[in-house]
Amino acid sequence: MTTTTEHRSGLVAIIGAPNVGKSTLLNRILGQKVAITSAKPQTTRHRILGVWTTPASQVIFFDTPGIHQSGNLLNKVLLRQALATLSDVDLILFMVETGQRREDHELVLKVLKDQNRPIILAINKIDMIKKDKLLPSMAAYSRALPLAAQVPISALTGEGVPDLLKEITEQLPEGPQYYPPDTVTDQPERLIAAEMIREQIFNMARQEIPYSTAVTVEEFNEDRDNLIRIKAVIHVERKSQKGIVIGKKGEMLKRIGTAARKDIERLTGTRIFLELFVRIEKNWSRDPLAMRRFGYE
Ligand SMILES: Nc1nc2c(ncn2[C@@H]2O[C@H](COP(=O)(O)OP(=O)(O)OP(=O)(O)O)[C@@H](O)[C@H]2O)c(=O)[nH]1
Ligand SMILES: [Mg+2]
Repeated sequence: MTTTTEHRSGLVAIIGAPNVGKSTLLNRILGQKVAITSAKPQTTRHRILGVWTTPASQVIFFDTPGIHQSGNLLNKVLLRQALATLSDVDLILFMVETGQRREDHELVLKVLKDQNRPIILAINKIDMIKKDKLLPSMAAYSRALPLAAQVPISALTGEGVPDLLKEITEQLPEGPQYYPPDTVTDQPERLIAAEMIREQIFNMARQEIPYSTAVTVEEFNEDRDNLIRIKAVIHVERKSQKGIVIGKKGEMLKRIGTAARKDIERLTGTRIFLELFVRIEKNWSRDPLAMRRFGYE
């Protein structure tokens, strides 16, 4: 499979403002959840690799944290991560969502201006608007950036995604299959498990809680009887937040655990015994050392 001269492959960064649907798209392309998503901005905190293989091509995608300006240390680290990813790739997939104000993407546009690699624009969430509304913004983006292609898509329904994959493949150089064809991601299961717990906190907790939360998996052991025992810690920044995450009579923590357990069972195909603990790690999101411990480099 790796021998034909026609075989194309390369690295693609999915770049865009927060909440435009980057992680949803990656999951849609891969046909499984490797990146968590939520209705709240700044969900993704890691660069996440996803591998999409066909007989004629292999595309290695990097999902990145949404690009936006912020004084907050955690957000600065996330921005640095998104930008660092750019320097390694063959192609940039710039993602916007329909109806979003141009100013929301100004920072991304500025970053992409100096990139001398092909850029494909994916205009996401077309399930939310009438198609004829797209044309003016497509023209505006063409004026702002040299684009190899523009593809309207819905990461949610999958509409337009095959066209997008075709455009991406055509822009990639000839190259080998870098990963075995059944590879989907480089994320270890225990890390995805931690992310799935974090996703449920994004889904269930109010306003600032998700942003003050980090999750680590302390134990991940497969028993003989096809059961994985997971011990995970939810780190919060203040005592009041601990109370909220635990909830009345532990009810919130239980809901988070139940939902996350189901997701992790789907991921691993194994029964899961999940134990959750909540720990206070004072102001971790302002502490470079604590952040590193939680995997945010
Ligand atoms: N209607 C609609 N909603 C979408 C679509 N794609 C994503 N969403 C929703 O948009 C929200 C954000 O999606 P994410 O995939 O988490 O966005 P992201 O760009 O990865 O966000 P960050 O990681 O925070 O930068 C979620 O609620 C998704 O369900 C789409 O095509 N149509
Ligand atoms: Mg994301």
